[in-house]
Amino acid sequence: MVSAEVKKAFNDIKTLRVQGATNVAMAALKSLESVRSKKALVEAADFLVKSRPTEPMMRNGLKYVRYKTSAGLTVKQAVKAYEIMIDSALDRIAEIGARRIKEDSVVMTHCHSSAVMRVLKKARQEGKKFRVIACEARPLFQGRITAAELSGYGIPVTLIVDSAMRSYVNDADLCLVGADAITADGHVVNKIGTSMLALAAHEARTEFGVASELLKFDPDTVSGALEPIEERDAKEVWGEKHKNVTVENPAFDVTPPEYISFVLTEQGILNPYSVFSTVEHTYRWMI
Ligand code: RI2
Repeated sequence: MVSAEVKKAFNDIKTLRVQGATNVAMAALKSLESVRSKKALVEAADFLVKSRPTEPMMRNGLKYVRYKTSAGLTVKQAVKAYEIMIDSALDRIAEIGARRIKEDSVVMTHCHSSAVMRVLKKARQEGKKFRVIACEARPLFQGRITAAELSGYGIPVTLIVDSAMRSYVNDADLCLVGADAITADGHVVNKIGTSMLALAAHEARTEFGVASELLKFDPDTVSGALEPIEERDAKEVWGEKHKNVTVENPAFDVTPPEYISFVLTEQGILNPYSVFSTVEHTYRWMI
């Protein structure tokens, strides 16, 4: 029997009241502070993992808390340590990433990523002038969250429908997206439509970067596991049912490394193939 706090975090994550890989990981971990025994911790972790399948940052966080508590830390201390790790990674990503935003340039993004938001906010705070093209990210329109947040930072935004990606990618100097997972062979899993944007950027010779904490690396992919792709409720796409019509609604897609110009991480700008070895050096406990 898991605690009410753990159940609430599970539901908030499953229904996307909490969205974005980083927020999902932290909401799951925070709820662990309610557990009172080692057995309850294991049960809560096993339960939370099922809230969203494509979230290695949450899985890594749960593993980290279990590992640190066995080494003598309290759950609260271990959760705090993971939170600090994420926050300092995001600070570093923002600092490095802001240098890649050129004056008077156009940045294109897809969905809503806190890592991308931190980079763009930092560049704006440094006084750079640029504008953003944001894809709306059907079916749940997280692109609107991106547009509203950027407008609050004083950054002009053009919101477009996802199918206008190819028409607009030529106007962009840089595409910058977030990640939900990075695999051992350098593939990036992110919101459905990301790989289409990467393909369009490749054809248009537009630089395509991924802003991601290394904590999103999926260690299971080292031993051959394929990253699971979450299939969401068909009702998010179309509330009606029709004979002979099947609605499919995968939340994520996979972008191959050859379409990725760089991965912007807390350890600097990496090529996608070197993410695994950098994780091995940075977060030994993860592998
Ligand atoms: P941060 C989101 O997934 C998007 O795919 C976004 O790019 C990614 O998480 C990373 O977000 P969803 O929760 O961790 O909207 O950078 O399905 O915030």
